[in-house]
Amino acid sequence: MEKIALVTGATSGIGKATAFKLAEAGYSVIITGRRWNLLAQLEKEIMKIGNVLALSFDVSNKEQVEHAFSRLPDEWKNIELLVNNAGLAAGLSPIQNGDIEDWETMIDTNIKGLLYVTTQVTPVMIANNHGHIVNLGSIAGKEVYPSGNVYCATKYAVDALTKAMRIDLLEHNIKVTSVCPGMVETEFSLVRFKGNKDTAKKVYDGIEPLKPEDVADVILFAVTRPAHVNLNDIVIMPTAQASGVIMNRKKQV
Ligand code: NDP
Ligand code: 8X3
Repeated sequence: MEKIALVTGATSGIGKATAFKLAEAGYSVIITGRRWNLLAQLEKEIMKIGNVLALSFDVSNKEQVEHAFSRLPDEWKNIELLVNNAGLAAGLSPIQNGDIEDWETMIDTNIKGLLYVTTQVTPVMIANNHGHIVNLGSIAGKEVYPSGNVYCATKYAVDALTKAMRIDLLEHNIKVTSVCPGMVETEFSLVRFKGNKDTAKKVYDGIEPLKPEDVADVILFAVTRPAHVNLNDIVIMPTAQASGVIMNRKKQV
């Protein structure tokens, strides 16, 4: 039987790598994101491997999310796997200097966006008495680090929502997993530092961060366990990172 997965934030980083891995594993994949040009390009690439459908919407915009799902073709409605990956950090400042717009962007995307999308997908999973939701948490949702404040809070919220979903959806046989990475080299830092390439690059100075594919491998592993097995919570770190802020940085020579 055809397995349909929906990956939010598939235009870059972890979401893009996950979409490829799922397609390679035989899933029909719905890829989403705001940047239509990147989605269209990705759609062409994944088409060489399997079935793919691109849907462009902003997860933080409830009307856009509802509209996108309302025009999902019938043959794509039976979503079995949702990967709630779209998310971002905006800024890195002590709370007393924080930018309220940045806070709202993170809360609207990482918490409200995840809820808007999940609400669209759970009815079909409940009707099928079957499904799996994977939420992208973070090491930032396990320990707060200096100036991480609101970003960390959004990922703590993802942790709470993951646990809450697991309880509430239990009677409907829906698995819920959180995957919580440490540093992964993606567009994440470029977005956090508003396009400042030098500052973004410094985040990874002297350490080998995770690659998006490392995280995608773990997601694929989690979603391919037998029906009676669920992985609740997975923390995946670069070997050179012991906690949110403790790194083994090699001196540059
Ligand atoms: P990227 O910036 O590379 O990718 C983020 C993706 O999210 C993009 O595809 C982007 O698409 C999408 N996105 C962001 N905002 C929105 C929005 N409002 N509506 C729809 N899509 C949106 O970052 P990562 O791959 O690193 O991040 C993926 C997830 O992993 C995030 O939830 C992040 O918090 C989490 N994470 C990342 C870590 C890291 O170190 N990189 C570590 C731990 C967790 P588009 O711009 O096209 O809309
Ligand atoms: C992203 C990881 O440590 O940069 O969630 O906040 S971190």
